[in-house]
Parts: sequence; structure tokens; C-alpha cells
Amino acid sequence: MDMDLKAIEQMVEQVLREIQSEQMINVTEQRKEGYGLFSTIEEAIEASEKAQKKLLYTGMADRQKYVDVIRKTVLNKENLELISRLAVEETEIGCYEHKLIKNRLAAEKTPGTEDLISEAVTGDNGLTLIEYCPFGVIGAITPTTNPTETIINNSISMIAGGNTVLFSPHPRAKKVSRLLVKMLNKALIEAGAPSDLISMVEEPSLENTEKMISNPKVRLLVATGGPSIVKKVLSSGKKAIGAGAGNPPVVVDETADIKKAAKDIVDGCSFDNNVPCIAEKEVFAVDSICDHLIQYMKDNGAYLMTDRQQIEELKALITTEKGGPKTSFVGKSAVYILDQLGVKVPDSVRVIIMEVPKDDLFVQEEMMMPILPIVRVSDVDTAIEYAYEAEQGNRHTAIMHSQNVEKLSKMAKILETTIFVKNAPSFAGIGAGGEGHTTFTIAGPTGEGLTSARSFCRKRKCVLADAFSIR
Ligand code: 1VU
Repeated sequence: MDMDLKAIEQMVEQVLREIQSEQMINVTEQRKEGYGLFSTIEEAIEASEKAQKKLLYTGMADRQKYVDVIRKTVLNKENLELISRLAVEETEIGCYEHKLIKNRLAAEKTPGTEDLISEAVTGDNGLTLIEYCPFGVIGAITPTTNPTETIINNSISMIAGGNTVLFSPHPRAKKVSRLLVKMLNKALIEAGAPSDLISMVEEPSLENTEKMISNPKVRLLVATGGPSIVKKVLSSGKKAIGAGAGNPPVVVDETADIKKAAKDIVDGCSFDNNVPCIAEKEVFAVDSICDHLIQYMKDNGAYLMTDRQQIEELKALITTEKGGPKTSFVGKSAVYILDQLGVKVPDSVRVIIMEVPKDDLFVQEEMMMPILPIVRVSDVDTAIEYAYEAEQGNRHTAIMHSQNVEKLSKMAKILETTIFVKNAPSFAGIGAGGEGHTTFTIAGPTGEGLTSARSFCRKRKCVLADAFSIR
């Protein structure tokens, strides 16, 4: 009887959730044109340009107000749960509980207008100001892996910088992106902001993205996503910011707190089923501590695969002929992947681990799923050398567990990654349990690093000759 009541309760909850999603879509459908959605890319660009002109003549306090409206809208419990749930349902990537964390993080820890610090130079020849000024309309391409997080993060940064943003979401995340763009526009308009500060074309496609890339009214391009789309914007001939792939290695040496390292690695690797580009993707562990590390990882939800045949079967299951990950397995849970292999494990299993040689495909290719190869090495210097190779020159993210300051510095110097996390899970690098702000657009290739409002601005100089030096 108890079971029946529980099942009925769950069914009612599900129906209520579906009605809520429908209502959200219906309410916003009624004033489609006012909520940032357009049937053609040309209309969207036109509207975005108009909105940016209006934004340019509002004050900094207004911009900050719009940033706060975005934060508040996303942090509203119902909205947060809705976008997190729909992102997982539509893309079939990642896990709901972690999407909640990531969306909350983007809303709370993306800097606003305070990021735009002006410089002043004064002297006998007067006063010169150097300020962060908007580009205008920004074309921002967003991925399937972090669809809502990237929209929230980019919207806050770009609007704080005085720009408007035209999103080109990945087509496999179009529904949740539409919903979020509408939701944010509605809240902004209600707060008195110009309409269409954030916009998108209703049917995102590669064709529409290409039109956006080539339109001269779109002054800056920002691509967060797979290698192909990042390459496309970087070869557009326009100013572009590219945030692409990583393959973050972890090094664990004999001086590390092994128990903590094991937990941190499993936590980081399993976060949103390993899709963040900062997540732990392969481990290099010094032989003297490797067995302990593996044991503690097992204690923290790792499933150790030892049968070589089974490891090869896993590889055949989740990789394409070219050796990359099969899209249908990207962001799936360890339990799901093992189930597809015919292995039943409890829900507490978060990561699949195995020992492999350093040239193994799992080590050298970014899989974006909770499969974590471990390479046993003789010493920390070899671990750093192998980590450098596995990172593939992406210079994205690396993690090290060690108390040896000299070796920590060595790894940071050699790998030259945008993010280097020491003695913590990788997500500390984007502000979850680590100091510093959050971003979901980590621009390694183009050098902006962890982007924020100032990354999406032009530096301009304003000179007042022979006056206003009051020293
Ligand atoms: O092959 P083509 O070039 O003709 O087309 C590609 C690609 O260019 C295009 N595409 C898009 N089109 C329109 N709008 C977009 N927003 C867009 N993004 C990509 O679609 C074609 C297929 O590309 P794909 O990348 O979707 O390819 P797959 O379906 O094979 O791959 C799926 C994955 C998930 C593997 C792929 O998208 C990927 O590698 N993503 C990289 C992971 C990522 O999102 N990195 C940034 C993370 S930032 C972060 O985590 C911060 C913490």
C-alpha cells in the first residue's frame, strides 16, 4: 500500500512538472517577438543591434541592475530546477543534481560590472582614461554539454560589458536554450530593460550560425564547444574568442594525502558525468602510492575494471572508428555505461577506473564520460612528462595532488594550462570550493583565460589635455 501511494505521489509530481514546463512555454509564446526569439537570424541581429544602442545610453547602475535580474531569475527555485531538468532531458547529457550546482554557480559567481576597472593616467599633460567599452552585438555559440550554464554566464558577462548577446545554441539543446532566453528576457523587460538584450533564432542550425558569423553587424564572436565550431570562429577573419577542448591530466605523487586525493579525483571526474572541459580525464600515479590510491578510489565509488578483454569491449562500445567518443555516450553515468556492457553495479558507482599504458586511447583522447584511466609511473618527473603529452597542447586544465612545492611549480610551468588545481577537485578551478570567479567559457586558445565582463570589451582611451591632474 505504501509503495502504491509513493508511486502515485511520483506520478502526480511528474504531471505537475510537465504542466509547469508547458505553462512556462505558453506564457512566453504569447509575446514571442518581445522575448528575444526570432524566426530569422537577420531579424535577431537587427533587434540585438537596436537593443545595444539603447543599452549604451543607460548608466552603469542600470547594467548592474540587469545583471542582478539575471541572477535572481536563475536562482528562483522553480526556474533553476526547470532549466536543470530540461537540460538533462533534452540533451541526455549530465546529471540533474550537478546541473543545479552548475547553473547556481554561473548565476552567483559570474562577475558583473565591478569587473570593469578603469585606469587613469595623470601628469603635466592632463588626464587620460582607459576604459572597458562594449563591442556591440556579440555572437555567442553555446555547447550541448553546458547549455544553460553558458547562456547564464555569457549573458551576465556580456551585458555587464555593455554588449547585447545573440546566442547560437547547439541544435541539440535548442528547447532549453529557447526557454531560458525567453525567461531571462521576460524578467529583464519587467525590470525596465530594453527588450532583446539576449536573443536567439528559434531554430538554431549550422546554417544560421554561419550567417551569424559572417554578418558584419556581429562585432565579436565567442565559441564555447567542440573543436570544429571553435575552429570555425577562429578562422572567420573577425575578432573571436575560442573556448574549446581540454584533456585534463591528474598527477598524484608520493607526498600527497592519498585518501583525500582519491576522493577529490572521483568527485571531480564524476561531476556532471565528466562533461566539464576542466574535469579529470586521466591519472598518472607514482607506483609507491598507486595501489592505495586505487583502493581509496574504490571506497569512494570507483568501479575497477581489471579484465583486459572487458576494457577492450568498453572501448569498442563507447568510441567511434576514428577513436573519438560516441556522442550517444558523452555525459552518460558510469552505471549506464556499465549496464550497456552487461555489468550491473549499484547506483553508488560514479566512475569506471582501469590501469592502462600511457599511450592508451583512453589516456590520449578526451572522452567526456566518467571513465578514468590510471597510468602507473616510477616517479613524479615521469608523471609530469606523461601528463604534458596527454594534455595534447590544449593548455586547458591540469590537476596535481602533492605537498612538494618544487614539483607543483614544475608541473604548472611545463603544462602552461589556463587552470592548474592543486590538492582539490578540478571544479575548484571554476570557483566551486576554490577562490576566484566562475566561467563556463575558458578561453585558452585566444588567451582571455577565465572570461568575465572585461574579456568581452574593447579598451578605449579618452584624453583630456592639460587639465585635471590635481596633484
Ligand atoms: O562538422 P561540422 O563542422 O559541419 O558541424 C559540427 C559543429 O560545427 C556544429 N555545431 C554547431 N552548430 C550550430 N550551433 C552550435 N552551437 C554548434 N556547435 C557545434 O555541429 C556539428 C557537430 O558538432 P558537434 O561538436 O556537436 O559534434 P558531435 O555531435 O560529434 O559531438 C558532440 C560533443 C559533445 C562530443 C561535442 O559537442 C564536443 O566535443 N563538445 C566539446 C565539449 C565542450 O562543450 N567544450 C566546452 C566546455 S566549456 C566547460 O566545460 C567549462 C567548464
